[in-house]
Amino acid sequence: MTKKILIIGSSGQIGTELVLKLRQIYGNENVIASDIRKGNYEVMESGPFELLDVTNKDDIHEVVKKHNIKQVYLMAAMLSAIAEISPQRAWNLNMNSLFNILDLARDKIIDRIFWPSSIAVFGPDTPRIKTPQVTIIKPATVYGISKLAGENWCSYYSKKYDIDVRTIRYPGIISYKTIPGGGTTDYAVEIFYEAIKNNSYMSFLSKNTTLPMMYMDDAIEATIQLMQSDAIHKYTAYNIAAISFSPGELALAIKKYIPNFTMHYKTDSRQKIADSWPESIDDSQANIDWNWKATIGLDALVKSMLQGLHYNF
Ligand code: AKB
Repeated sequence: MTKKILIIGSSGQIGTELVLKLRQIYGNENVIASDIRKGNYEVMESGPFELLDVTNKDDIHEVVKKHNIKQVYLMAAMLSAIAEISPQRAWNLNMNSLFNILDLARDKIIDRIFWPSSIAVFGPDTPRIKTPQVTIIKPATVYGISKLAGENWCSYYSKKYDIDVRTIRYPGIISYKTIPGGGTTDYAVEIFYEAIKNNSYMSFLSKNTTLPMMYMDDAIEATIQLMQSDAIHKYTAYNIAAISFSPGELALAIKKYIPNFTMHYKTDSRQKIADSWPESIDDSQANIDWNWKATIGLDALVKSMLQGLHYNF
């Protein structure tokens, strides 16, 4: 019998596409979408959806019991830029949601968890180029602090209660089905909407701020590959990598398809966050442990974004 899967945060950028892909693999009825708000039409129409506040333990229990859930992907979180504005709310959401799910595994109600971390765990003291899996980890942001604490809690629960929890440190994710909200890497999504609509974009990061990025298809592939792997024996928050580029390089790549496109720069508080993050990531551990390798480069990403947003070129 197929084990039932619950996606929490199914109206968010990654949650949306994860639901759709997991439903293709495991069947619509076996993948339950849930969020505090309704989301993408395809998600709402193709299978079960529950309105759920992830900070409410009783509500989660009820949904898990009702659908006989065995795996949870906890995708709800407050991202880096917005977390700086509401640190306490970010901490409460990012941490309490995790405890609620870890406790379900500790009590043997569910048997596998996916919990996303981020390149935000790294800080200004971390080596910035090809940042290794194991290195100096001292985040400089509220979001990064919550992600690092989460990694440590996952590790603690996995050792102490012998639970199966799996984690990826996502780079900036680029996609067109649902817009991201509140992140520092969001410019790399917004730029496509503005390029198509207005032929220009005002970047809130400077021209040469290089960050690790990834197209959504690679991120979904990595997530599902890690969750399906039989080779994971010890909790590791895996680095994964695909491409690194700056706003200036992305603008050039877009110009190839929209020749009139112009880019302008006006940095804001998000610049400081970006400056504390790596430029590129070493993901060799993920490659060794579960064969991970990204496949989508910058040009393919740009083409796919423009096609996805119905731009004719
Ligand atoms: C953000 O910008 O906050 C996120 C992330 C890198 O985790 N996209």
